[in-house]
Amino acid sequence: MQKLSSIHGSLLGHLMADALGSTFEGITPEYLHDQFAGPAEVFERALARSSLRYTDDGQMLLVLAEYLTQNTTIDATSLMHSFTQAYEPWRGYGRGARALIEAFRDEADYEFMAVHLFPGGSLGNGGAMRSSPIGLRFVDNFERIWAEAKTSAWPTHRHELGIEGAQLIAAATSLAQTESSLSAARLSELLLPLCKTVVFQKRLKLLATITNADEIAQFGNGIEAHESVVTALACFALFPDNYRDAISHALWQAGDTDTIGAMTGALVGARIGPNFAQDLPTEKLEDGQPFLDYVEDLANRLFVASSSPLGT
Ligand code: F2R
Ligand code: MG
Ligand code: MG
Repeated sequence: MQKLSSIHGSLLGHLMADALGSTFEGITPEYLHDQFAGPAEVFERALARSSLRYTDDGQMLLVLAEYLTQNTTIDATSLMHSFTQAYEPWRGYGRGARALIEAFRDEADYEFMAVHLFPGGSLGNGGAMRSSPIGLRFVDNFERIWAEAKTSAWPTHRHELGIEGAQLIAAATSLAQTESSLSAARLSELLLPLCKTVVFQKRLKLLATITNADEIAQFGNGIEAHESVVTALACFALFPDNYRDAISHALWQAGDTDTIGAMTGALVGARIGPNFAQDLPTEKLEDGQPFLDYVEDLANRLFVASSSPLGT
């Protein structure tokens, strides 16, 4: 039975970690590890910021979650319309996503660009960074999750790695809510049979072998889906019930810290609910209480949508 607290925890876990992680996005591990003594210190530094804003990760997450409160299935064109309406470029979008949203908005040759902007389409992690609401909405229905996650990535990500990254995060979000005991080996065992690309299969096999946080770095810290999705899965699998530890280690990877943090936060939050936030300064997120109330209301509406027979 799905819980409202999982949906609320996942949305809040993503948004908070995205905002915290944006403090260090693009920094090299060498620089970060030279400046700070360890993951806990990096986390504290991010918490000390006077205000916390979500980035493109959070903006696209909110659009998709809202979309799923109003639609029983995803249509790629209407979802792109919703992304375009919400678009605030100052949130810091990937250059491909930015070009595509602006082409769609300006009625330029969007469809041609989606296929040809990068070889084979985009393999960035932009599809994965927003796909967790699909695992909340269609919990436990893996066939549906896999299909809807592909459609949710399609407006901006046509490469098989960009798509499979989105599918893996959506499926892991479902597992975060339903699996009583989670480890790196168990997460790998459950996700591997769903996976079609050799690149992700290899990384998931490696995920099965890890037992400590020093092994996370081998999964990468880049903006590409295959260089960040399994990294977030590893942070989650090593600390599935501890938001602070999971996000501290996500940020410690350096590189794409907002996105690795956001994906990790969505997973841990789906598992433990929103109480992780009790000792965190959530009042600094956006405009504080009004935004927190909005996120709670969105979680309620997504819960109602996922409880409806039409939604399954
Ligand atoms: N873009 C950023 N951060 C940098 C700017 C932040 C700064 N604060 C600012 O305000 O300017 N972060 C966000 O982008 C990532 C998600 O990107 P997305 O949506 O996947 O975009 P894109 O452009 O499609 O892909 C990202 C890059 O990956 C490379 N790439 C994609 N496909 C490729 C292919 N087929 N072959 C080779 N390279 C490919 C390109 O460099 C793309 O630009 C998140 O980190 C989010 O936080
Ligand atoms: Mg971002
Ligand atoms: Mg990022």
